[in-house]
Amino acid sequence: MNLAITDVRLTPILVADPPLLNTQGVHQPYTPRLIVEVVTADGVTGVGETYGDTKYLELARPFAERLKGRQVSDLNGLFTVADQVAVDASRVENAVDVGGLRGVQTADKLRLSVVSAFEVACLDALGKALGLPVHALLGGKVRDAVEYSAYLFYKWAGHPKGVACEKDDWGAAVDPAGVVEQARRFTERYGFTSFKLKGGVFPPDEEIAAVRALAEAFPGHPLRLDPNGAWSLETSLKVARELGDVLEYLEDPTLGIPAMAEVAERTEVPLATNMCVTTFAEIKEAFTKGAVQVVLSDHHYWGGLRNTQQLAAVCRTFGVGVSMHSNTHLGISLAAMTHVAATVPNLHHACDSHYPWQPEDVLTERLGFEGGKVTVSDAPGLGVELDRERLAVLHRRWLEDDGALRDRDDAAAMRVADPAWVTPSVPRW
Ligand code: GKR
Ligand code: MG
Repeated sequence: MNLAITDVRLTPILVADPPLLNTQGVHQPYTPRLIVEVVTADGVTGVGETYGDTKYLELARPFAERLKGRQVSDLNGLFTVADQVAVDASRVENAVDVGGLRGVQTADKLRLSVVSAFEVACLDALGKALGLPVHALLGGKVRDAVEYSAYLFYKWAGHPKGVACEKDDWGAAVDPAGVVEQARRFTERYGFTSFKLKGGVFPPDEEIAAVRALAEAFPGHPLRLDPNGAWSLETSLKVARELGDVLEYLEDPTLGIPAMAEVAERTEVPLATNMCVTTFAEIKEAFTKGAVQVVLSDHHYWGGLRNTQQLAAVCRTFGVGVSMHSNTHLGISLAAMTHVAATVPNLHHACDSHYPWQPEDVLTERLGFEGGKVTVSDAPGLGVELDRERLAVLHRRWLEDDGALRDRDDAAAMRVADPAWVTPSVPRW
């Protein structure tokens, strides 16, 4: 068996995305993703997926060049390779991450998001070569299916008039009744039993009313609200007080470890984050101060599946919960999330996934949710197959774009509907 990497293919694509609202603005009609393929000397191909914005592509290209000749089994070596790839200083100086969601961008954060796609692709290729599923390469699954929560968004019926986009059949959700209706559809279509609402869009009282409406419509079901740090300390405490009896956790009510720690100290509601703990370096302060009770990994920006397992081990050590959040992604990433989630013993909260919002994929067969769960594949590798025709179509869309959509910018997308829109300063309320 020859596990040497002989070729690496990078395919940037634009994927249809509905007009989902968040505190920064609205999702663009198409979102950039990067599909990575590594090919071994034996002709085995492994696939991975990550953010596709220019700053990631710029790193992925020299990274890919350096991989040729290395073994797909050399997963630790990927981090050595990453360190050799220079990051353009302009990409990290005062730069905020995709949607501004994980603080100031650093060279390491950028590199790790790139590494993650190569790690997943190498694991996929290695698994296929050995005839083993990715979860087996990660030590073996401890569950046969992984639970996901419905990821509810305030949403317009369509993108602004005149904007080229794909149609979706979800309708609008801009008030409590719309949110409950969206949740019903999620349960009917996918069987989800827990719900996360993306908040920070409307004044907090309206979002409190939406969560109350969900609690009434789905009594006893786990509920989360995530305003992406849009609230002040006082607002966060007020929301925690008013929704304390129905929330499984409150996700990133406010920004920064000190402020999160103060909220945590003054409420009984557990706090979760995918914003103030996004690197190993941030764990010590956050855990020492008791700022978060659940860390939500995003395997892309934590640097892959094995780093996610390490994060889970640290959380277990400190009695902090662990689960996963998501950003716009396709089936390769859902498969990767499912494999790693299957191996984490202390995963006690349903992960969230944007996947149901993506009408398009690059796989021959979409992954399905049954009873809100994704079955863990025992097929070799990730257990997914690339649809080259679809990949080519989505790549062509990227090639034909004039550059406007190649870097996700939710505030710019919002300005199409509201030219006066500026990224709200935080705290917004
Ligand atoms: O897609 O609008 C969005 C989300 O807000 C996403 O960008 C976040 O990364 O879902 C994420 C979160 O939990 O904060
Ligand atoms: Mg979040």
